[in-house]
Amino acid sequence: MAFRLLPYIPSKDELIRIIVSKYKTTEAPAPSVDPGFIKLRRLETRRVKETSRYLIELVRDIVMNMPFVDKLHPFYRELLDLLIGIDKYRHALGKLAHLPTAIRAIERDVLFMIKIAGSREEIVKARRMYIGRIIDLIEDVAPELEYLRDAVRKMKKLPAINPELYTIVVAGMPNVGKSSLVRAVSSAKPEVAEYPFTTKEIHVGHIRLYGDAIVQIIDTPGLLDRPLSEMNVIERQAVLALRHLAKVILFLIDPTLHSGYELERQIKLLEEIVQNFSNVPVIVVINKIDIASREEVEKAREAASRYVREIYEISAIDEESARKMIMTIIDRYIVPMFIRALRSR
Ligand SMILES: Nc1nc2c(ncn2[C@@H]2O[C@H](COP(=O)(O)OP(=O)(O)O)[C@@H](O)[C@H]2O)c(=O)[nH]1
Ligand SMILES: [Mg+2]
Repeated sequence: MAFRLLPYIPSKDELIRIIVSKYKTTEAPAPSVDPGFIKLRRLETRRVKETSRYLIELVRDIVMNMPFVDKLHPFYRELLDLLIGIDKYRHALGKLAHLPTAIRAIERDVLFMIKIAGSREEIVKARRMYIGRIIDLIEDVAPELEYLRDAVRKMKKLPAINPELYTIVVAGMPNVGKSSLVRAVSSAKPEVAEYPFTTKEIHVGHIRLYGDAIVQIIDTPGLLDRPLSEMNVIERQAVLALRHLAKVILFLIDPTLHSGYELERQIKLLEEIVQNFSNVPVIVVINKIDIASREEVEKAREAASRYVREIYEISAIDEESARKMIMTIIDRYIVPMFIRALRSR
């Protein structure tokens, strides 16, 4: 993921320490027999140039290696906006991007002072001025540095979901069988990922198709397992960012009372999801048919059919029925997208 390789951003104090030490440890160009004053002038000139170059490179490295928000996948852009505010992010990077110009201006002034200095004292004065102005410059961007350090910390925690893969999102109240389904249909052990604004970890499974094709399936504890109407604005937006990812949403219903949630509550959540994810097809999966009565299944089917057209019946603990259903859904919804994508290449 783009968010794993982020530049290290020093704090204001760290940066000042780095720069002062860089200045002090820069040595004279070459041993010379010049008299003291000329030697000092050569040394200070070199120190100013080297330190400026070093700081410019350091700043440029940060600016160039932070994620370019316009290039981010909308899923990540939306989450990032909620986490750190994209306008603020742009502003902070913009401010850093202006530093090289300011550094060069200081360098120019100080080199001139050194050039015309007539005494040791004047050179020392130029040095003090250089260090002082550079420190002021760093102090001036201290809030931006702090903000970007925090932004990097948050970016590193963004979920490891590949937004380029076709994705199936599994929704439904707790205990209806979401994790069982993801486990039954995905090849390896699902990956665990953090998701902003939830305390629970989400699980990302992979379904291997023909060739290199992979479909991603996401289990959503803490996200699509509770009423959206009970979330705060930010949580809701974080959940809705999934619309950029999901090609299909599978909504699981437990028609028995084993999950502890009445059918009505489950249907209410279904309704919310259908309304909020209007651009994503929602498919209902009635689970646990191994223990449900025919009557329970029919009741669930009837209630769900008010909101969706497609309804499957499975038992997630019977891997074969789960896999068969997933492949049918992939064939119907995802394979046509693959083919379209191949054609438009
Ligand atoms: N009998 C039966 N139990 C199931 C089925 N699917 C899930 N369960 C059980 O229901 C409980 C909750 O399942 P889980 O996958 O953790 O639900 P989640 O909270 O939606 O992820 C577990 O004890 C599962 O073993 C099913 O099809 N039949
Ligand atoms: Mg679960």
